[in-house]
Amino acid sequence: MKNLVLVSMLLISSNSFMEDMREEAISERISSFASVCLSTDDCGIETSGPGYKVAINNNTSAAPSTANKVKLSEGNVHEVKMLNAGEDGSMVFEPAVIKVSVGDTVNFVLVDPMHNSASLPNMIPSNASSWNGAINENISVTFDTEGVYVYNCTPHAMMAMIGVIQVGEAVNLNEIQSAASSLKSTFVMNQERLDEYLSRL
Ligand SMILES: [Cu+2]
Repeated sequence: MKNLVLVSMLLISSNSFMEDMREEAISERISSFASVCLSTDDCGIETSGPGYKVAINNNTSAAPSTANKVKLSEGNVHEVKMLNAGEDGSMVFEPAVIKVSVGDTVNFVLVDPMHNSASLPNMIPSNASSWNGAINENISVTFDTEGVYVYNCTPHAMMAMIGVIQVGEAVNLNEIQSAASSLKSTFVMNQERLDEYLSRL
């Protein structure tokens, strides 16, 4: 079993000599096809080998992974860019998924023209204030109510130009997920985008 881990690590590392070799960085890279821990760790993995315990994922594409989970953004003021193209494709907010603390402010910054940021009805916590920025306008929103917020860009709503903000704990995630399925049906492209974004919470 140890050899298997070493082979896996070599395969992954072969792309670069400068790979991050910290333990958590290694486990993040191999988590899509195997879970591994030291044999002395109480990690829930039964299989044991010399020094390591390894559980191979049967279906690597559906493997549960924490690698894509969004981390709490540091500071109390955060920036989300409104872009024609970014890491997640065309017509995107970036970062599209952000996790902040109660009382934090998010500045939506217009990088390319013809975008705005507007919260979606039924997709913010109850009692939270909605917002509706004008097209071509930067807007600042302060979040005093805990929960998950979904917003979009009005001109590019059908292209799934959406974003997700988690403020504190995701206390209303179930409500958001059921509202997401009907919102999804209004997208003419990037239909999986919202599910993918919500999976990062
Ligand atoms: Cu837009």
